[in-house]
Amino acid sequence: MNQMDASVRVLKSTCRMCHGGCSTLLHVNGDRIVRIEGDPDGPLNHGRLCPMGHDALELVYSPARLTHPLVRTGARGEGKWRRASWDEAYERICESIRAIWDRYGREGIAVGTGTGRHHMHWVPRLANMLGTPNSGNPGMAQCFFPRVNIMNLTYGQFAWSDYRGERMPGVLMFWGHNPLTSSPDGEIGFQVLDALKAGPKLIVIDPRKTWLAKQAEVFLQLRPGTDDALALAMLNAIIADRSYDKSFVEKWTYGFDRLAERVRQYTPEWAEPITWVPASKIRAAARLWIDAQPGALEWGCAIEHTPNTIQTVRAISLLPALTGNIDVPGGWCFGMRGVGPFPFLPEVLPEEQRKKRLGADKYRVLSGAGSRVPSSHMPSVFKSMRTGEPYWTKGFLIFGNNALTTYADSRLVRESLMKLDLLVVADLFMTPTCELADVVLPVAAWPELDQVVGMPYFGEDVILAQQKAVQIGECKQDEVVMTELARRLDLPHCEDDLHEILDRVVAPTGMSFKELAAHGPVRLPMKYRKYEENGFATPTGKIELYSTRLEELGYDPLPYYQEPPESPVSRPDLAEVFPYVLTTGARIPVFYHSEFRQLPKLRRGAREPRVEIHPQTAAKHGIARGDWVVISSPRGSIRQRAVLSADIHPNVIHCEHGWWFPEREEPGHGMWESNANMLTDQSPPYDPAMGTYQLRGLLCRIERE
Ligand SMILES: Nc1nc2c(c(=O)[nH]1)N[C@H]1C(S)=C(S)[C@@H](COP(=O)(O)OP(=O)(O)OC[C@H]3O[C@@H](n4cnc5c(=O)[nH]c(N)nc54)[C@H](O)[C@@H]3O)O[C@H]1N2
Ligand SMILES: Nc1nc2c(c(=O)[nH]1)N[C@H]1C(S)=C(S)[C@@H](COP(=O)(O)OP(=O)(O)OC[C@H]3O[C@@H](n4cnc5c(=O)[nH]c(N)nc54)[C@H](O)[C@@H]3O)O[C@H]1N2
Ligand code: SF4
Ligand SMILES: [Mo]
Repeated sequence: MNQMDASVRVLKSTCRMCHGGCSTLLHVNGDRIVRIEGDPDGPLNHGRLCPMGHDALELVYSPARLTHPLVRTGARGEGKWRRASWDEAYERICESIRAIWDRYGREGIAVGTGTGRHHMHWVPRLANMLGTPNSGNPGMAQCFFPRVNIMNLTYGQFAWSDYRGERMPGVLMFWGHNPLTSSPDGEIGFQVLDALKAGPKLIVIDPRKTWLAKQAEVFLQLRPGTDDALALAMLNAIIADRSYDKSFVEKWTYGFDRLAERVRQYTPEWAEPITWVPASKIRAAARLWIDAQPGALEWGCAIEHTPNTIQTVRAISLLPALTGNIDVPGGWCFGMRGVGPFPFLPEVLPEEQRKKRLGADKYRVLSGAGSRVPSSHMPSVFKSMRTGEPYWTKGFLIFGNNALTTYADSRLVRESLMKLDLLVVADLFMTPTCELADVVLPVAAWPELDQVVGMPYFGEDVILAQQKAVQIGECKQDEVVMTELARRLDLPHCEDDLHEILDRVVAPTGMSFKELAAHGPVRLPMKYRKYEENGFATPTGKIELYSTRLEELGYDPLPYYQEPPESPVSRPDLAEVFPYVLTTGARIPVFYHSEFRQLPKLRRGAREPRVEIHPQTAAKHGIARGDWVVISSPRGSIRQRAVLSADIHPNVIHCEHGWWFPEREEPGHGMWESNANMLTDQSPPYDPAMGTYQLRGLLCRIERE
């Protein structure tokens, strides 16, 4: 299609095939998008798109899209449906909700979603409006929010690496994070790529030798699940050789002496047998981190997939504080917070309901006073579906989560969902989770809806709009569905309109939503060293190396090491049968969790699920490249195809996550066959503050099929 064609309109929008942030141009001819391209004026991507962004048009026009509501006719999970009008679907849902309210109370309904998509904030808002304390997603305790909450407690705010360019980072430390592939939470992949051009030193901490690890000055190939030990040993090395910034530490941090006392025991030599990383390399990393400042810490969700999440995140978060390069060009910075507050409506949830939030009494950094966005403890929500303890959850409204593939222990998730009186799933496609629903609702994909996104999350330096370019079938954007349900149920604030809320959120830009959408992204000028005016937003006004807030919440104010509950060290008995350490879900460029396997171009990039094995390890089991391999854990077995790679530690096995086969006709679409969460576990022990379960660093064995 000719770009100059007069009948083609070009709308500015923002890609959200992932968490989002890449500016795009949508070329629209009549009622059809004919082309999607990166916007050269996009402040984060400068015209570039990743493979998923490039394939957005295939998503919009996929013949597999749900285009009208469906109501179940057969038994739950049988796959029998009939088409329904929106009116009938809404009425059916509202009737069931009212019946559950009458019998089980408002807490009988829970609301769920997945990772940070356009409607992320609207889910806890809807829960508050419904009078239920329970909402959450598979990432809340396992992804990003441990970092957000710990940063709030320790620094008073979330910090981001500064790539604006006044000065580029001298050292980049990638900790359990591979942003060139995953690009999460602030569209950082392209920015990292640009930062590399300035030639920073690199430190990479990963059990797999990624492309970044191959470029790194120091690569620490650790045992999955032992990041806490490694971070404590780096703190020990920095403090022991007195290489930290003494004047900054004295003026701007709280509790240094007690931290020094705590980490004295955690020497690099102590950490070596635990982490599998030589002490000399730990010291080299600590030395480089100090010497090559300003430093950018890029940390990912791998550090949040163990039951010692909070103390792991805490220990790592303290490394930048010791350098003094906080809120300086090329360092770890606080955002400019350019959007107005979102109306989560916690005030409409009665206090007696709030107290019933599942997990709030125990996991106070996830659900209670220590949390920026309080969430329920999802394993406890599933348990309440199965057992009625401490009360029944009978209705579950899911807006964008293929729960059967992304929560740990898929079998247990299915067992829980099968007990519900009402399961509603709003999605783009008929997923295995939709198949268990009573009502399935078709939703709009990102080029079909209006929204605002402030990037990076909780920093909001760049304010971007998405705007609706086309209508597909009868699809509606999630926020519109939620608003209509609220109106029919006569919930508080049900008259609030999507566009009024968007206008309020973007008000600090001086524009209305419509004006912002037409104008394109706004990037706020950066002000550095903001803390020099008002200190840090913590009780002591300083960076709390010793956390008074954690102490107040009843947790250890100083970081410590804890061996994962399932590991060769804590369970040598199990390790005799399951000798390898399993890690799951390192991101691949073509899929987003369980998404996009029905899109032909992306699927060509990964036709089948793959397990990564070191060649020596494979040889021991007679496994050759391309063989089907059975991977087993104490929970179950799955099959994936072998990729042999000398880049993975010989004692570590890596499985892709999110696998199902949309092309298969049978119910479940093969989701029991290769889905990594058949191997994981959502039973206790959990992180005492965050309720996190173990997704990485578990035990497994392999054999040729
Ligand atoms: N294409 C694509 N992009 C995505 C996603 C997707 O599904 N697909 N998902 C999005 C979401 S929700 C998230 S949270 C982010 C996650 O993205 P990242 O934070 O980058 O996390 P991962 O890619 O899961 O893992 C990063 C690295 O951690 C390593 N690793 C595995 N176990 C451990 C461990 O125990 N310790 C350490 N130190 N490293 C370990 C892996 O080998 C991998 O190289 O990606 C987002 N972006
Ligand atoms: N084993 C293992 N499990 C993991 C991880 C891992 O590394 N290993 N990573 C975990 C992490 S970090 C996260 S964040 C979670 C992510 O988990 P989720 O974000 O829940 O990902 P999915 O399960 O793929 O569910 C996404 C569903 O939402 C639908 N969808 C996409 N966009 C929209 C939309 O705008 N509206 C609606 N209503 N639906 C939409 C998709 O079609 C898809 O079916 O997974 C976690 N699970
Ligand atoms: S990185 Fe995310 S926002 Fe950017 S093009 Fe890829 S999917 Fe879209
Ligand atoms: Mo995530």
